[in-house]
Amino acid sequence: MLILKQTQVQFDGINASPFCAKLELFLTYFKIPFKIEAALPMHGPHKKIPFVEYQGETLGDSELILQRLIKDYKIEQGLTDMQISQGIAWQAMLEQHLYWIMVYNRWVPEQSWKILENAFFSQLRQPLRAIIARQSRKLAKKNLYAQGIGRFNLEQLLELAEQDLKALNVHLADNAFICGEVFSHFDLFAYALIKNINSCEINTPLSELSRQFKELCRYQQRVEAQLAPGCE
Ligand SMILES: N[C@@H](CCC(=O)N[C@@H](CS)C(=O)NCC(=O)O)C(=O)O
Repeated sequence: MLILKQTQVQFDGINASPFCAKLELFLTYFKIPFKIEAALPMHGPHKKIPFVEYQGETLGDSELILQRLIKDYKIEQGLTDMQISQGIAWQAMLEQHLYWIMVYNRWVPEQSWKILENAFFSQLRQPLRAIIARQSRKLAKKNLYAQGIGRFNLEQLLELAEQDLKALNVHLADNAFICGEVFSHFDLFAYALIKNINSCEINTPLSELSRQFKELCRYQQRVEAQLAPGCE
């Protein structure tokens, strides 16, 4: 059986990592048997979570894993080549841009950091908790700087995030899902990201902005209806 290695921290009932949530939702939706084990990024082949133990191999990267499973399980989603290209473009924006703005909003502003620190490190005892939390925050800021997003201030980032959110909001006003009227695996990261950003359990400046986009809230509900057992 496939073993999904990921964080067990959740916000509003969804994995706090949208990449972990995407894979978990995929496995559940396509009824691929799996079990979850807690893991840290440093244990994964790319030093990131999620990763999986599958057919005697350790595989990293949610997208590579998902594509392997689509092939192995011969999953057909009825997408045209055009829909697939649109899905890939949206995915790049969400996974490589908006996701990082969310990461910044969680790890950098003091108020959100306090909530995140408590969610991720409260099971550790002091003084270990303070040391690990400080090191992890330092690493997150370093990664944000290397990625590029960490070079902006919060005000500039919210301006950039607004463009992404507006674009997605416009798209979803006319399309039920990322690839038009067909619900597909491309919706899983989009949904997991929006739900994480909008979470009431970790309110960030980005959450306040995102909640103003009403089509995104409606989209969240549409995806939840698809994911409800018996709806696939
Ligand atoms: N491209 C990877 C991205 C995974 C990723 O960024 N995971 C984050 C958690 S949401 C992580 O492990 N971060 C730890 C780090 O970068 O040190 C995927 O699709 O799996």
